[in-house]
Amino acid sequence: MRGHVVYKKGPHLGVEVGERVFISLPRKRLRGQVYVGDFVEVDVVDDRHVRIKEVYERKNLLPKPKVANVDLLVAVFSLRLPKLDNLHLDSVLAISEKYGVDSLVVLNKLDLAGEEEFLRWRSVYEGAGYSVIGTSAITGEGLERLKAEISGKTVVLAGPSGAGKTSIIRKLAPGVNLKVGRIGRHGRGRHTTTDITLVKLPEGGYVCDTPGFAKVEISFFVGRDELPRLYREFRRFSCRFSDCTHTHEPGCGVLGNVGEEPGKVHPERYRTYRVLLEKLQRV
Ligand SMILES: Nc1nc2c(ncn2[C@@H]2O[C@H](COP(=O)(O)OP(=O)(O)OP(=O)(O)O)[C@@H](O)[C@H]2O)c(=O)[nH]1
Ligand SMILES: [Mg+2]
Ligand SMILES: [Zn+2]
Repeated sequence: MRGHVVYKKGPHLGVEVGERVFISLPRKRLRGQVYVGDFVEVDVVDDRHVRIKEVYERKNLLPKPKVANVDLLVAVFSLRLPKLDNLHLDSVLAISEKYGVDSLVVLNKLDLAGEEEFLRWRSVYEGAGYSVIGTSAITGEGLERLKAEISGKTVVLAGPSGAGKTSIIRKLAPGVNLKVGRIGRHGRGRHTTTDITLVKLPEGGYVCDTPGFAKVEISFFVGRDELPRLYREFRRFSCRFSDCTHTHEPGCGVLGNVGEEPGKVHPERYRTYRVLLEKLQRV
């Protein structure tokens, strides 16, 4: 029978078969090779247990959280509290590009920010080729549009701690038991858990909450030579050299097109590119 891995809790995996979720321990031969999001072939052992026999080919595998077959990564960042850190956002988007996962930008806490602030960031990311949705988990603004974008898909929500990921999921899947955190907590030990759950959406599809981090260490996931092609909008331009780093090379189409006008590379995006490139240079 075909199943879908919908959670990982300690050494156990939860496999949805039809309408039911069974507990499974993967076969020795597959241990460590089955991830949440995987489609698997199983034998039903008893009332509560299945045995995974085989893992079907996956279309992608995000490294953190380790989730397979992701249709969409939703980068959830708040405009305020915490203030939007676009370097962090651009790291998340670049990692998503690298792993072949489409992504969408959610700017949350609209209720705390001015309209111009939202419109300014929206134009930066729409200009780069991303869909942008402004939301408020408090007033509910934008959540219908977000729902429409994610229904039927397997979606991972990622973004900094306190941005509102869990609050948004609670609104999208009411009745599901999730922990909403407090801003400003700290301590490295908090997020060491690797437990992962795909929450079923009422409209179909699954959403995965992840604990936020202050920043992602992009160097764990992306090599220096890869970064130039992970900025979507850079692909619109051509450069004289195929291995152009878009920093100093003659005939560089990116460098020649940095500007705030539509169709150009927004100066803020170019700035974060340089910061990330510099970071990757040092590793
Ligand atoms: N004003 C306002 N507050 C919000 C909004 N969304 C979430 N919050 C609050 O922000 C705080 C953090 O929300 P969470 O949903 O726990 O944030 P998170 O992204 O899940 O954070 P981590 O789990 O730490 O990664 C909570 O106090 C929420 O009530 C919003 O749209 N507007
Ligand atoms: Mg949370
Ligand atoms: Zn170039």
